[in-house]
Amino acid sequence: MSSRDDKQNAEEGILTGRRGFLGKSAALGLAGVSMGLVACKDNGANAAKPAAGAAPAAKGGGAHSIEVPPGQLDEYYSFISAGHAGEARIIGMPSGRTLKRIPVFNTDCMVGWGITNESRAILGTKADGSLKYTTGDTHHVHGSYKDGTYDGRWLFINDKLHGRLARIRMDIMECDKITDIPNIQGFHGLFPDKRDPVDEKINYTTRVFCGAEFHIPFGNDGKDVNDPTKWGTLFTCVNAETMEVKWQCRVDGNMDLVATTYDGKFAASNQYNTENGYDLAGMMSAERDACAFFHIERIEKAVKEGKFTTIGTSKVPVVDGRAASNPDPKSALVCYVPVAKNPHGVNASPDGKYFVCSGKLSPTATVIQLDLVAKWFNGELKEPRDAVVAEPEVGLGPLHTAFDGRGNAYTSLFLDSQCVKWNVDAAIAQYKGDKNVKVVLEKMDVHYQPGHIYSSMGETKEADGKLLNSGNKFSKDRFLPVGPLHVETEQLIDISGDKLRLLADHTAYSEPHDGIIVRRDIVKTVQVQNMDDFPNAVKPETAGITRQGNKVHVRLMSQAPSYSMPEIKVKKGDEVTITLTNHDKVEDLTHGCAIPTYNINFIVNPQATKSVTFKADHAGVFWMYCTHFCHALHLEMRSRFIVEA
Ligand SMILES: [Cu+2]
Repeated sequence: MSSRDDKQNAEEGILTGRRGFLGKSAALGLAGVSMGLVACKDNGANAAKPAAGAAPAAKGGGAHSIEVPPGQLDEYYSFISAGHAGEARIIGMPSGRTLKRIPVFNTDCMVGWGITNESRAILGTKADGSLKYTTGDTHHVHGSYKDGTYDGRWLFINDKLHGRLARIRMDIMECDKITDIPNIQGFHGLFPDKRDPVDEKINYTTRVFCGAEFHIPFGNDGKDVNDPTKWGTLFTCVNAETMEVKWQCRVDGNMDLVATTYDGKFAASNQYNTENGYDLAGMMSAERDACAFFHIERIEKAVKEGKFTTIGTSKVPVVDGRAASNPDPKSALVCYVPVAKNPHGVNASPDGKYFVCSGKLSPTATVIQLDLVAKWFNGELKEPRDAVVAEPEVGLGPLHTAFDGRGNAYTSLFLDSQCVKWNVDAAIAQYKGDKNVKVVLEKMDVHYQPGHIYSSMGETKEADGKLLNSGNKFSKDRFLPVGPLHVETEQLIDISGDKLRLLADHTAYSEPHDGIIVRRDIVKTVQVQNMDDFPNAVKPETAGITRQGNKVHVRLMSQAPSYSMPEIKVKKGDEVTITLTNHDKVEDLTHGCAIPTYNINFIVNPQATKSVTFKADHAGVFWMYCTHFCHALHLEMRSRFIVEA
């Protein structure tokens, strides 16, 4: 096994002393987990040293640089989740520059997400008009596909907290739909399909698959709390176009991540707690858990034939995919391939042949060959476990795997705080008995405790093997301390050469999980929208104030540096709707609209329309002003909003 040693790391200016502290043989299981965490708190000699900069080019390392000179553009977009901040973010790669934060499940007073009527309709409101939720927990962002690669149309992102799937339009990088997934909790992994399971001609995303982690009583109405047989979790399919929930499939175990095949036949989710335990010991008792493969065509046929139930008030068809209910492979809806216990992560290789699941509590990655899974479903493979073609030892706490399109895999090692590069074909040869083959090619320290790892275009057939991002959960000494909460480290690694080369520590505000790195030519944005795409656009002929009883509609236009009305008069007690259309056509000429003491604050991009509705419940003169810098006379861009007593 050839791994990067301390000397090599030292030569490249990388702090490695922690390696000695952690040790290479940390015990597995809980002891290992806690040891990994203790290691993060190491305040020894290393903590006092300044963090290393970008490593100089190692012999055999790639030639990528994070330097994107002023005036030049990044090569890639990276779309990342933001954890319990509830949003999505866009980062330029390799520079690491933050380009945009996209509010999704959170509220955001910069753009007015959660304030405008349009965003509130997407977020959903309660009967009293307040937002249904103001919190969220995003983990995974994935793009829609066409011909096995990104088509630049949509991003999909999960809310683990409230069980919702959101869609982001990539032309304007704004969320346009949020769907509540019924009957589940802990919606974690998601993945769009890449081809239709039945009609091969449909070679683009039409469905999104969602795995749910937590077992809950079905119906979850306070009954059946003490009856474990009524508890379970569901795998969900959502229509990518309409965002309606198509069907759900009951499974054994807690679902974690999701992956889909390039031929569209299967979606898969790695599962821990196939024991259905309710405490930590119970969830770890079985020696193996599973990667569950869903036979999409069979599930949809079962739904069509009415072989489903529904739960509570939900009308979504639910099929039974549990192993005990599917004894015959030839009609089974789900195939459970045993993998090392408590796995985390399932990733598809860009050649379309393999899925890789990692052990988490085992130092191994499990390689599953997809055509063998298909054979099992055809009754031609004895045991699901026979679909496993390799199980290399890669290191401690393996989680997620990325690919370079050259046959190599890169797995994040949470406990070892490393990224390990290994060769898939070599691992398969070793599994077959070849004792001389070199499987693990290199290990690089990352700082510290990596979670997700993802490569440029690595989840498409166009994996280009250039950049790899290691999303690290602890940053400790890598940045200036800013109080008890550290920023996260996103370490960018050049994988284009024979040797791994650490390019940069990028900061990330808490707390990104997963992301994708997309070639910039794939993303085609709209810079100035079309006014006619907004049915409520205010034009000169419709501008002004109208009143119906106590409902007042203010139809307003903006053009730098003024609003179309210098004065807006309403009466105390009125329900006021302000619809604002930005008539400026100049790219980047966005206007804001804020009203003191009324909690109104939103922006309107060129040619776009946004509206707000609120009760004028207190009298006075309130200077409505433009918040988004627009003009030399930006400060003068304001109107008097007068509420008469
Ligand atoms: Cu303005």
